[in-house]
Amino acid sequence: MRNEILEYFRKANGGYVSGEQISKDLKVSRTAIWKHINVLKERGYIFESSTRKGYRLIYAPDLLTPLEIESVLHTELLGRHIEYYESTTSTNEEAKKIAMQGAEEGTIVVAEEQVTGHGRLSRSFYTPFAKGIWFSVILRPKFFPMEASKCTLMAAVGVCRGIHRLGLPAAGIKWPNDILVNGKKMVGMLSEMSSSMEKIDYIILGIGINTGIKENEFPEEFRETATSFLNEGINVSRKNLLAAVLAELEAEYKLAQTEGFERVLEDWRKLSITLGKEVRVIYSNENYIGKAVDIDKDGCLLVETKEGIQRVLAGDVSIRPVDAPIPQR
Ligand code: BT5
Repeated sequence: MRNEILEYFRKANGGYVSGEQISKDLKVSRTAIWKHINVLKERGYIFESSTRKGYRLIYAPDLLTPLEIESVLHTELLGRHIEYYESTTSTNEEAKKIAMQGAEEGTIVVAEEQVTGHGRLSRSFYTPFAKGIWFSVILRPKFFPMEASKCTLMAAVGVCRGIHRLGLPAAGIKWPNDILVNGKKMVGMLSEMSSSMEKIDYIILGIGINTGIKENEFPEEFRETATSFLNEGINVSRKNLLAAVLAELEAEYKLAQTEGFERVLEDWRKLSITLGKEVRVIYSNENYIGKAVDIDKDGCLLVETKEGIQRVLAGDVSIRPVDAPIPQR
């Protein structure tokens, strides 16, 4: 309902909109409209009101409503359908629900805040109101299911390039798909898939980009290791950032579909901050140090150790700098 109300103000382009007209069109009471406008004010919108003329929108905050996103979006596929929530459990969960009901490829689910945003292995992901871009993209690629893990690398390339465009050329990809700026995590991604043996039904690319979180607002457990645009000195426009990320992601996706993943992997290598570094690989009972030398055609990380080259699959593997503390399990 609030989106529909906002649409009136957008169309009026700074002019007055009569509350009575909105209430007639939307078939709700004027009190209900007034309450919605009050909530919008709490969310940072500024209105001027006149008893005779109605309301005039003077300032719209940087929210990710479909109208705000559409006003800056230049993609053909990604984001052409938008599901928007002020608050939800997790955009990945919402995306899965609508993907199962047949949502079109390219649909995105965006939330200002997630109550139970999550990462891999059910770890939680911190997603406070309007201080990041928390969204999920639904893809229905024609690739074989075994290719799906490379979509995660593709997403990392798109997001990293989008971040570069908005003024942070120092952003780089830590294998497989975290994005770090000056050694600290700014983006986390969680890909999920539903498929049969031979066909992908859908892939959900869940992406969380920190924009306006101040250093002291991050939970203590990862305050030292996380960052945001604001922390890096940039007051970024969230809708412009989302539009740039979707444009870059769409370009990589087209490339993957027309030419296969080779070029995407090449792009990933260029943006990687893992390759060439000493890393510690941790999974189940294994824990070893080696040098990350490359990724192979399947997107697996190749780590050179005394015993030879180890091929590391994404999943429940943790890659850290050798001097980082070893997590207790
Ligand atoms: C990830 O997991 O980094 C994937 C995060 C995906 C989040 C998006 S938001 C939209 C969509 N909806 C969802 O519910 N999820 C996706 P992982 O690699 O497991 O890292 C999780 C770890 O990152 C946590 O255990 C913390 O240490 C750290 N962390 C949590 N929140 C963070 C944040 N906002 N910024 C940086 N680090 C964070």
